[in-house]
Amino acid sequence: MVSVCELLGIKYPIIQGAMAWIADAYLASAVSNAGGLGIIASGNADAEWVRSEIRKVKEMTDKPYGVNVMLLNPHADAVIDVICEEKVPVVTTGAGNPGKYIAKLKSCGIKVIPVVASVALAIRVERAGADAVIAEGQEGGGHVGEATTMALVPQVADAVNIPVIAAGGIGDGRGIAAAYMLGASGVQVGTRFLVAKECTVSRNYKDMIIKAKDSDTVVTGRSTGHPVRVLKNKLAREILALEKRSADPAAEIEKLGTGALRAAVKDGDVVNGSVMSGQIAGLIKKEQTAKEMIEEMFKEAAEIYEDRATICRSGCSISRDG
Ligand code: TUI
Repeated sequence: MVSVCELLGIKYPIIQGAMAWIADAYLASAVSNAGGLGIIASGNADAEWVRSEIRKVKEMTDKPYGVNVMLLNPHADAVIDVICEEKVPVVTTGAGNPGKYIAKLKSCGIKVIPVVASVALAIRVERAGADAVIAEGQEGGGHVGEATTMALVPQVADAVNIPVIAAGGIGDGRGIAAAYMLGASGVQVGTRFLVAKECTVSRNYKDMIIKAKDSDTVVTGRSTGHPVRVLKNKLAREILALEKRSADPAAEIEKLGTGALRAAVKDGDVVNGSVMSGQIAGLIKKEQTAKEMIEEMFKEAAEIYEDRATICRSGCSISRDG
């Protein structure tokens, strides 16, 4: 099977998570220049915003990059047209089944890597021509499925013959090493890149990630069919309370949620805004450049391989030092 680095023309098999309103040309080009695959998150944006970010990335890097299409975006059809016109090298998709777009993207020479949250969707997108899949567990931030990364990745790896990229809960070299052990051949990392020096998210958002503990995220919106992992704050508590007391909370949640991600990302309102984050936020303690993060993570992963291989070969009865 082709490696993720060969498939994408990158140095490290790491894809930057597509964080709506956050992952713009600045973050994407920083990750690509550092040897990973930077991603512009199109979220709910319109096609012309996406074109303008693509053109900025082209100015800021000569390395491969990608655009994520969030399939709930009402502008998704037009975004796909722009991606083809601009000859974007790689597309990732999220929050749905991208089946109807795969043939068109492939005909434009674009590599297609859908995010999947189930084995069934992984098989379907492989049949439709996907080049790889990102198997994302519910530890991730933003829109999530049900399965955990630990359970999902090996099952997807057994079910398909294309590379599997693990996502959800990965924030350091230990996570990368673990993903490899589960059958992945690359990783997607979102939450850690939120605090990259090149990430333009508000100061308050970054500080909330850096201060977060393991138990600080919660999933809101399960009752509406659009579950979203966020850091606990006033908005999250209001949505959870609403879901408990109302039989049909969807309309009210929609009202509360409108503009909430933008408010947290751009205006720094981390009280009434939506602070999407993965569970791994508790591990993230400092700002670094994207390059420092990537190099540190892969160095750690390589060291763990050496160390843990000895433990595995020796068996449980022999201690690590023995
Ligand atoms: O897409 C994401 N995460 C996102 S998108 C986003 S923007 C947004 N803003 C407000 C409300 C809702 C979204 C924020 N975070 N991650 C990729 C992902 N996709 N995770 C899980 C899935 C997924 C889930 C179910 C993919 C496919 C799926 O099944 C669809 C089907 O038809 O089988």
